[in-house]
Amino acid sequence: MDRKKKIIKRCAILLLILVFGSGCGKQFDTETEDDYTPTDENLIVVGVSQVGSESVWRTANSNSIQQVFTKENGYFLIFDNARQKQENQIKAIRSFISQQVDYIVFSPITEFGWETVLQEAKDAGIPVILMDRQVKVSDESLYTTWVGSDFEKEGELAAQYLAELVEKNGRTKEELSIVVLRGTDGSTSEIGRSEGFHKVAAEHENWHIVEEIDGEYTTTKAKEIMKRVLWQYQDIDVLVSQNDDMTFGALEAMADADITPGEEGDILVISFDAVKSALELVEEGAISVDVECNPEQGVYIEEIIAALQAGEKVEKAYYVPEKVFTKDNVGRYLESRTY
Ligand code: GYE
Repeated sequence: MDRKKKIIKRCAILLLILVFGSGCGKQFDTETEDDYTPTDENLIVVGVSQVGSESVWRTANSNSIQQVFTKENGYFLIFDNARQKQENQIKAIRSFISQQVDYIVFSPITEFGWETVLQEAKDAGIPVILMDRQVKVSDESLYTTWVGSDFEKEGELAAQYLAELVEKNGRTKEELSIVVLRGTDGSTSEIGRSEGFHKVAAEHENWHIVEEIDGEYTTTKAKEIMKRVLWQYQDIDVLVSQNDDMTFGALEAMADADITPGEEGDILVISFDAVKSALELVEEGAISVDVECNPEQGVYIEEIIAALQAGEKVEKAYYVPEKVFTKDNVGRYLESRTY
């Protein structure tokens, strides 16, 4: 970009920050205009539209972005929290486009409905990097790349570990009633985890999924659902909860109903994410399996941007590394968990 264009762009950013950042309307969560001086002219401007702050995982994901896109590293970050609304994400992306940011990073709440706004970004020549979740678009050139987890594999792993647990407890001949608390309906993580789990569950004739309900990835919603489910069914054997926050809510509902979790208890609990407070429950035996979902994606996204800046070609998808935690291995990782 030539110098004149850069200066115009910086002025536009300043103006927008002054307008949006001053009381009414949308607020940017990080930098202010005071941080933005003409000497920052060479900073790479990255607009990030985050889904929300619905879970511990999400907060860790946002932190990983904020830790890496710093001025010291040569970036100016504009971070927007969409508070779980697609319309807010579309608004944020449009404001990034009008500010002529250098890159747009965003975690789409669900997979559909992005075609128009992504076309606008493409027309403006701004590369889009998808973080965590994906989009369904007919033209894949509408985004540059995606960084996230293999959600289908996570779902399969949850089911495979459940099968091992059932075997270990000598329950392979038993009819098992399973309740699945699903994450936000239509989000990539929900779709993948559900598909992966179903695939393996179909191989077990004695596994019966009695209900699958959208718990929106939140503790409050999951607690409310679990309370009703426990009242409705007296014989639940397994709870599969697609994130730790929902697991916390479900465990609260179980405690209120005097129902105990774990191999020694009434209901086996399988969870996803593996945040520190959930790993503590794995150690205690309340959660039997926690399939890790790695939120620390900022560093990978930064590497991609550095590569793009250097004119290098990047892959269309990058998978972050992940593990599965059970009582057998959790002790080794608990101490060093930062989120
Ligand atoms: O598991 C959940 C979060 O899409 C992987 O979203 C993400 C999920 C994560 O709110 O805790």
